[in-house]
Parts: sequence; structure tokens; C-alpha cells
Amino acid sequence: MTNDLSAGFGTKAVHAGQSPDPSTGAVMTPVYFTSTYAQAAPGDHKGYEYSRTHNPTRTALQDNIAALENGKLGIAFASGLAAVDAIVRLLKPGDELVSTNDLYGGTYRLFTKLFAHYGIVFKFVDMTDIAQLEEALTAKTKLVWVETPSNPLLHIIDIKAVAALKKKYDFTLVVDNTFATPYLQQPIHLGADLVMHSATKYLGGHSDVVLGLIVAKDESLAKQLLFIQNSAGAIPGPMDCFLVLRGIKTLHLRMKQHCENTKTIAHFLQAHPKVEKVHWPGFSSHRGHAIAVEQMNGFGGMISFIIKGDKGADARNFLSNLKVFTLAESLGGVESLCGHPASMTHASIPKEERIKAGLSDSLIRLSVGIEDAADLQQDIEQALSKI
Ligand code: P1T
Repeated sequence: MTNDLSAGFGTKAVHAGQSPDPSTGAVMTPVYFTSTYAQAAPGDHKGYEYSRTHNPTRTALQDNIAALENGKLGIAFASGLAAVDAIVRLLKPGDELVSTNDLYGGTYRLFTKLFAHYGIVFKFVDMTDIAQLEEALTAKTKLVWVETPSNPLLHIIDIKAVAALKKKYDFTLVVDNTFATPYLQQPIHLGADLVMHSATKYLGGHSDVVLGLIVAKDESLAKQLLFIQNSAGAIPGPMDCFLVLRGIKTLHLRMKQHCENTKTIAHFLQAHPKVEKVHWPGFSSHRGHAIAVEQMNGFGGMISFIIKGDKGADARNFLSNLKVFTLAESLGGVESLCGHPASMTHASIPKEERIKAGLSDSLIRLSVGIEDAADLQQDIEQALSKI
């Protein structure tokens, strides 16, 4: 079964793109460790010539994510940032890309420190206010980049409202769906042209692989991206593709637990006397709550928050005192992680820009895992008690 759109999410997660190996009956997709494929006569092959262009393990993963995101084609890359890089290569000097102003620091760095040198113009706007987005759009805008929920402030952008602007302006809408995953949010249904993932996070799910994915809604964009994938060559190896395929088989189960645990922790933090502000789209007081209810099937596994009166020192102490949460970059694994965006994942954004976007030195980010929520809560309580 490759792309049976009538099947439920869990069924597609387990089976899409995969069927027992015809030569042996192996139920799990083999890891094809080969760089090349025998040809019977020049040009007479079975659809596989060279592994930069095609590899059967990668094909299975690409078909699987295309089915989950309801797109035409999946295209896999060596990392999430390699996937971002491939998308920006669709542009030419003079073209403009308008992006959300709260986004992963590495994406910001790639835009402003690498691609800006090639004459592509980047604008960062607060898209929680669609009027601000429309103000930034011009005839030169070729791409609109939406990260929702955003990293690390959990802003929610109305994908349908952004897509509605395509009637008036001619741009390709990209949604970085890393925080939500297709289990919680399906951007193509909401009007996106491309969906991008750091599969390193929830899709892989076990913090053991780095990989990026794109799903294209239509054939023409898919072809251009396949050309870039083959020409620039930033492909993942077959073992990495296998690990993500295996991770995705439990995505729906893991996401349910991430959402449930995160709800418990968010409410616990919100009620704690030492906590000033909690960012989590599940609160009815969250600015994007109504949109999240509309466009997501749950509020995800990420929280960011600030300790009362903190200038940054308390955040650092708190993070060093956690025992069950591991202080580390990344997110989306079964284990809980914590981080300090200002000095870790978003350190590449100049301080002035960070502060302008609301990302202060006191912000703490949690990736809530699937351990027992009571243990996670106790861990946070003991770390806060030392402040
Ligand atoms: O790390 P990589 O697989 O290259 O993916 C980059 C990326 C893209 N988009 C989003 C929303 C991301 O969160 C990331 C990577 N983020 C982290 C490593 C982090 O800790 O936030």
C-alpha cells in the first residue's frame, strides 16, 4: 500500500510506501546498502541506476511521508536544513522570501548568512498579524515561509489565511511542520504548496538520526525539488531512512502521549508561583489558541516559559538542576529535553533581532517526552525549588 488516502493515519504510518520484499518476503523494508545497480544492457535497469538519484529504502520513506502529508511526492535530505536549502534554491537573485519572525535559529542563519549573499532578499514579519504579512508582500515575493507552531515561542500562524493571499500574490507557501507533525497538522489540506520537516525530531522520534523531508503538493514543484536533490546531492543514507521509517510507525502513539504529558506540565507551570509566563497553544489565553483548535488536532509536545523576575541567571540554574530532563539541543524524542534558546538553538540570531522577536535570555524551552508525567512534574518542582 503506498498512497491509499482512505486509510486512517495509524494505518498509513505503519504501511504507506512499504510492502513485504518480493524476493524474500521480509516484512521490514531492507536497508539497501548499495551505491549502484546492475544494468542488463546500457540504460536497461529496474528504475535504479545510482543511489544519489534513487535508493529503495529512501523511496519507501519518501512515499510514506507523501501519504501522511497528502502530497504528490516526498523528497528526503541529509538534514532538515538541507531540505530548507533545497527549497530556497527554487529562488533566483532578486526574488524575495517573507518568513515568520520567530523560527529555528539555523533556518534564520541559512537565510541571512548564506542565501542573502546570492541576492535573495529576506523579510521577517510577525505573521500572527496577517496585515503585517500582506504589507511585506510585493510582486517579487516568490516564497512565504511559515513555521507554526514556531520555535521557540509557540506562535500559531493561520495557514488558511496565509494561503488565501495567494489569490492576490503569486507565491509558493512553505510550512515547516516539524513541531506539529502530520499527526497534528496537515498543511497541504490548509493550502500549503510545500511541507518541510526536520525528521530529526518527532518523525524519527528517538534522537538517533538527522534527516530532512519535503512533501510537494503538485508535480511541477516535486520535479524541481527532485532535480535539486539529485544535482546538489544532499541525500540521506539508507540506514537513516530506515530509522525514520521505523520511527514513523509509532508517530501517532507517541504524539498522543507527548500532547497529554505536555498539557499536564503546561498547567503545572502556569499555576506555579515562581513562573511568570508559559507559552503553550493549549491555553485559551494563548493568542493563537482559536486558530490552533481549528487547524491542529492537538497542541503538541513543546513548551517555553519564563521564571518570575529572571534576567537569565535563574533560567541557567534551573536548566542545570533538572535531572530527568536532559539539557541538550533538539526536540521531539521519546526522552524529555530542555534548552536555553538564547545561548543554544537560537544563538545564531543577533541579540537585537532576538529581543525584538520576543526571545529573551530568560526563556526556557522544554521538549516534553513520553515518560511518566508525574516524574517530569517532580523534576521541574525540585529544580524550581532551588531558585
Ligand atoms: O537539525 P535539522 O534536522 O537540520 O533541522 C533543522 C530544523 C528545521 N526546522 C525546525 C523547526 C527545527 O526545529 C530544526 C532543528 N531544530 C533544533 C535542532 C532545535 O533544537 O530547535
